[in-house]
Amino acid sequence: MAMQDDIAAAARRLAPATSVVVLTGAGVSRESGIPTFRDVQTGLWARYDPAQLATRGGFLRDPQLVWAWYDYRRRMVEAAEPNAGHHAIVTLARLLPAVTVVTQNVDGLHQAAGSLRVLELHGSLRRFKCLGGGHDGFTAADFAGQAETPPHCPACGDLLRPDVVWFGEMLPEEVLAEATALCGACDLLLVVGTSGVVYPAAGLPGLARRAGAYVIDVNPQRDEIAGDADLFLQGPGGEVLPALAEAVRRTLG
Ligand code: BV8
Repeated sequence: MAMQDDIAAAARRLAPATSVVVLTGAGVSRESGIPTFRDVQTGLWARYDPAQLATRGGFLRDPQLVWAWYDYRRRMVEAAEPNAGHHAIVTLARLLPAVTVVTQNVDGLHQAAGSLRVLELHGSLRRFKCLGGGHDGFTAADFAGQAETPPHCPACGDLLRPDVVWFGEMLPEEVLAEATALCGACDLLLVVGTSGVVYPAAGLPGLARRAGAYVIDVNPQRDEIAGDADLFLQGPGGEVLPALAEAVRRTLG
């Protein structure tokens, strides 16, 4: 099937959907200039393995290095703009009765684009908590006056860390429970830009499909998710999603 036929088929599925979940990974932010974990780390960070840096052990071994990596990424995402794919997801939420974004991303670009219902499975680069976990909800403004890195918790003096889920850490319980319930009850799951290798997020498409959802996968490459998808739309999110939103708008008349 040519891509436009696939887009039309996807739109015919989306238009009547009463509960849609959009599950996104780093690929949806690629066209905003944010490298995915899969991309070779560029420049300064080329010699480091993200899977080693994105761990509690990595932070404890070298707090300054891991803090610098997250600070570099936070500044990158704060300077980035949502792309046409993020905006198309907002359009779908305006066209359809219930659309929830469940994202693995920590860049805050869905919220920046205007998505109102966003579940962040892996936390956010823009939020901080203390190492002991007793105090959270901090932003960079809360430690702007501190020269030392990593800065210290304004409430207890413990080291601050990014409020992201590191490898080996549990996902936020309520967020995962809500995302799991939504995927188990939705009639359509739209998966965009994830390699589907990081669990438990990677288990959501299979769970949705077994519960009866129609699963659409958007990715330039055929990935692990494609095997769990009813329809695979091959291409970058920044091109496929706007075409899909337009096709849904036309289908709804
Ligand atoms: C957990 C936040 C319970 C941090 C992230 C051994 C010990 C401990 C745990 C494990 C273990 N073995 C396995 C595990 C489980 C582990 C896991 O799944 N590991 C994998 C590597 C096998 N999971 C965990 O540890 C999770 N916690 O299980 O706790 C537990 C506890 C103790 C012991 C056991 C179990 C926590 C996982 C969360 C980790 N944190 N992010 C940070 O960002 O620094 S994950 C991070 O990597 C991202 O959030 C993302 O989810 C993931 C993958 O990143 P990428 O590959 O870059 O992105 P993505 O997968 O989305 O792929 C990019 C895709 O985009 C590609 O398909 C590409 O084709 C596509 N693309 C490219 N361009 C475009 C595009 N698509 C669309 N448009 C384009 N233009």
